[in-house]
Amino acid sequence: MAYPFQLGFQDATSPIMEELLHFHDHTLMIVFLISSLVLYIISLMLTTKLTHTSTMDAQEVETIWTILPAIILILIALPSLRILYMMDEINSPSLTVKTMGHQWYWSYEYTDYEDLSFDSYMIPTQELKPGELRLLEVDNRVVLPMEVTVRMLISSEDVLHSWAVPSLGLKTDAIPGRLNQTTLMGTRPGLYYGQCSEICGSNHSFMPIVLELVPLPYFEKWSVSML
Ligand SMILES: [Cu+2]
Repeated sequence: MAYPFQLGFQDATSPIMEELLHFHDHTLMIVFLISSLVLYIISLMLTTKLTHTSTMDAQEVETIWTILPAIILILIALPSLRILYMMDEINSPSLTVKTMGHQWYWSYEYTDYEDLSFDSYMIPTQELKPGELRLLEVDNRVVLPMEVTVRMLISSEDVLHSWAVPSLGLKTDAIPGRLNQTTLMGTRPGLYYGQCSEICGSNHSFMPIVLELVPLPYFEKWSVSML
């Protein structure tokens, strides 16, 4: 999860989020280079006496400063498209979990099991135990196996919600009457926090998401205990 006054992203927990972080750094580097060049040129223009005030055209330099930005745009667009298609890919998932947004809680259904479903409500501040996180803890966590491809199906019972977990690079709208699909693959065990990311009503801030990624044998034990 994020720590107080954090700048930048949370650590990646899935290969996709790692790709996204690399892409962010790559794009930011280009932005820094352009900004430094522009600042340098501005400072030159302010401090030096301009010459060549009668120049009417300069074909060579105009060709360069048209083609160069085009190349830079391609250098941003191609890796961006690559990740976009990777995020869209469904790599034969081993488990499917359906989540429904409600005003104002999430419910989860493990559709590979006969009867494994539960609601996930936020724990109110006055009921928190020491060390628990305000507005982020839930009564029933989503337990998922790590290093297993999981398909998440996301929809809503009432209004628009959005199921988001930043460290997995996930944010999928929960739309009534429509079933959205996304895949996730956790690379390390732990607790991963997210929040509803669509203004959905008065208790929008109070429907967090908690994923508990565990090794596969632990997940199997948990799923048996839930049946
Ligand atoms: Cu919501």
